[in-house]
Amino acid sequence: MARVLYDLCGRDEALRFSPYCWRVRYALAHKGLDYETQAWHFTDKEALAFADHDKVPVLVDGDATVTDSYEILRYLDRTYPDKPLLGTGAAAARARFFKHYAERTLQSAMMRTIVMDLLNAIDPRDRDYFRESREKRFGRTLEEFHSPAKGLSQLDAALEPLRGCLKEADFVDGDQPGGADYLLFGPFMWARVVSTADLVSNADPVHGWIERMLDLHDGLGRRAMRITDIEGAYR
Ligand SMILES: N[C@@H](CCC(=O)N[C@@H](CS)C(=O)NCC(=O)O)C(=O)O
Repeated sequence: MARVLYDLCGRDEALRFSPYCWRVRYALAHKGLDYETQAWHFTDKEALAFADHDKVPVLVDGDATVTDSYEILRYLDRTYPDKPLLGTGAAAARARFFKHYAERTLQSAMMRTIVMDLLNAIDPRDRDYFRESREKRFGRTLEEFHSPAKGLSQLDAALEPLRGCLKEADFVDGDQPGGADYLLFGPFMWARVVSTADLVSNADPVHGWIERMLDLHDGLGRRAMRITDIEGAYR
């Protein structure tokens, strides 16, 4: 049976921006595993009922159905041990730090900057749901939450540990990219696909890392459709 990744899509089916799904796409490419994607919309909860889950990514691999991006990376390491992503034991436990750093620090800083671009990139059928659920989460309207200046300075401070790592090696995982790089790069793909905001200056060591990440796996990230590729979609 083919391997299938349920992947969030936007106003065009080919516009794929979920930071969690991007982690998994890089992880699958790292392992050299083929897969198809199944485009999914925020409001299409029924399509995930088989997995007893309401979010993507969901990976169906033969008889196995795996939910949650971090659990999918762990599953891939258990099932396909060549080219480890997270490692085992203490290494896998430490890698969890990168998951939380990506989600709680990098992603939330970026969200302040790109939230209105994100709304624009989302399929019109999902926009009311996105607005309602996120306004509830943020405790304010999207317009009130949107604050690029605040988001960019928050992100600049949050990138310090990443800059430190990149002084030592080309990738967070060393000379070659690994699970930590993919966990951290998901949010950068998210922002790149929906927005043209310059999150990082060219002089920043993080910029060089982003460029290397975009080139990996035959330009997986660089080839991805962006909102600017859709005629008339970007203000
Ligand atoms: N912890 C989950 C989070 C996944 C997640 O939040 N995915 C978003 C797409 S970026 C989603 O499906 N959201 C559905 C919703 O908001 O209802 C993971 O790592 O996979």
